Amino acid sequence: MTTTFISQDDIRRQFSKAMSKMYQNEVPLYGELLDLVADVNGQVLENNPKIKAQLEATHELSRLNLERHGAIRLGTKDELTMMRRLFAVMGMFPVGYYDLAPAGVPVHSTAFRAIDPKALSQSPFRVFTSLLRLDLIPDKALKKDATTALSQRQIFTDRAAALIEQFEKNGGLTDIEADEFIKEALETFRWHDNAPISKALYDKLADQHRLIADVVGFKGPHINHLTPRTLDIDAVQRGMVECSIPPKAVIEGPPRRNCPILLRQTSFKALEESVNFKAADGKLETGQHTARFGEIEQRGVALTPKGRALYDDLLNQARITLGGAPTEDNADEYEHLLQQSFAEFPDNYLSMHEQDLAYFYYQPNPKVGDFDKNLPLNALIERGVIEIEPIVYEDFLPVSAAGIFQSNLHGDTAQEYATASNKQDFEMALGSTVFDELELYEKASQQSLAHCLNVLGIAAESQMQLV
Ligand code: OOG
Ligand code: NI
Repeated sequence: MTTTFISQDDIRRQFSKAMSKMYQNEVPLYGELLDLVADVNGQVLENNPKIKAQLEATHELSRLNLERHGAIRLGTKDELTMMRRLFAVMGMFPVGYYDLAPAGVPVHSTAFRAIDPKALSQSPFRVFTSLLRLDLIPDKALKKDATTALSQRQIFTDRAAALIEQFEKNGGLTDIEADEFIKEALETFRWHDNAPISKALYDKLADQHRLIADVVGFKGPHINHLTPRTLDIDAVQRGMVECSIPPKAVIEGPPRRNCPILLRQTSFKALEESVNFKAADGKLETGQHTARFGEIEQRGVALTPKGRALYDDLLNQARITLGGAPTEDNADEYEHLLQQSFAEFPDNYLSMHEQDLAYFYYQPNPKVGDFDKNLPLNALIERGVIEIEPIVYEDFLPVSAAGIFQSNLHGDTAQEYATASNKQDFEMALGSTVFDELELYEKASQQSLAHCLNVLGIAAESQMQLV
């Protein structure tokens, strides 16, 4: 008898739905944000048939309302290794390495996500996953207390661990097993308002960095935000003010453009929530914690290494002129500087393609008649023989991520950690290497080009060197 396994894309889609439902119950304001985003997306699609057609062509329209990412913060390498195994059940793999220490956040991170374009269109759910760097705590005694507290917690249920092992052994889960897996895995991401440590220890950890308290002070890595994708982030930012959802001061990432690039993000400020700490006499002691919020993202085209270097440079220029990271007080000035510096980044897809700044899918124009097969690729595109569609950026941006972290750690000013980035340590803790996101975009683009040339009857070799 052969067993039928459910597809990993289905497990991921169902898990992402269950997570969103749980988080809407835990943080009702996130539900209000979802409604606002759905309204804005509906209006954009109604008013811009071109955007709608483009989303249809790249199979993104059907995933638009499913689309979201979340974030968690882990305390130990064992937690990270096990989390990698848990996400693998849902077809999510570690992509990219983000070092946030230079931006004053004592973590390094990766994003778990699907990597195959087909799987992404089934469910693009991603989880930005950070590992706390206790090595950056200078106070030795405090570091020891933190390590002890972390060694005493078990963030996965026994049944989740057993189902992960079963998946690894059998190569899949049945429908019934997958339902159980989703329920058990969800437990890891749940909010706990009973903290396993004393308020005194929590306060000491928070004095070092509020993020350390957010990880060490809790029973598990509560999901700290979920993020739907919007087609007009500026409209949602304005809408939040109208709906009394308090937004952070600036939208992270590039400025508003006709052809969006990479990722723009903003969030509403984290809620202040009551937590019961464990007092020495066994009684409970009440305190407050801010960690959980809602975020919105607008995604654009993925950039090549050349495009990314230009992006980093222009962002840096705006920040240098401003005199550092933006704050509530200089948000308007920052937006203006950003617009100014990004004027240098071409704002149409043809130029971006010609200058090798961004990645695209290639599609033969079905209506095309005779054409000269010896023309170079860019000429074929200009003449409409080949159509290009932007490949959406599926990853994250370290400067933006740091801005999201900071704005939700109320009152913490950025402190500098002077350390070299440590990808190798991170991969050791993860128990595997991370995928290189640029290689994934490059591959998707080359495969699509090869297929397109094939359909048009053009010898691939004659074009490949021209790309
Ligand atoms: C993660 C912040 C980063 C993003 O979208 O860039 C992030 C966190 O707060 O744990 O989610
Ligand atoms: Ni996020």
